[in-house]
Amino acid sequence: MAQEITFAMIKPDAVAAKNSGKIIDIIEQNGFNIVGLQKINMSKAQANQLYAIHKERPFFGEMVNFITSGPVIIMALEKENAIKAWRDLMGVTNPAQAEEGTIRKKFGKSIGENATHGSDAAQTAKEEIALFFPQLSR
Ligand code: 3AN
Repeated sequence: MAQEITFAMIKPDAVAAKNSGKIIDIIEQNGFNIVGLQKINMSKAQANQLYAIHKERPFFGEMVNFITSGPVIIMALEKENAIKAWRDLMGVTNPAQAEEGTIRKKFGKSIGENATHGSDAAQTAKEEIALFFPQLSR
């Protein structure tokens, strides 16, 4: 199985709660290679692009406001089957429904403030890496 790269982010809620180090430790303990990492304040333009597919959803404005409300840690994670592996490690969107041992179960507060983000498919991973880590995109 080929190595794959996915886009991951520690969202403002988890950064503010000082959970970044714990989350990064879990990522490394689960065999991901962190090939890119940066702490940034996401611009509204970047947030609009990242969440473009959710534009029609009623909570779109709320999402953009939240993700730009404080610093985030963006990462490019490499592993075999990285996209699925990272989504499995995060758990489902709603922390209340996430399985024991997942990051969202441990650190998520609500469906919107759910600690982390991860690309959901090969095409989105490609686009999100191109948006935030252009030097890694091919
Ligand atoms: P995932 O992040 O697990 O791929 P999606 O694609 O359903 O989940 O949701 C995309 C984004 O929308 C996530 N960042 C999530 O926090 C946010 N979101 C989903 N549902 C709601 C909601 N009802 N209210 C606020 N934000 C939401």
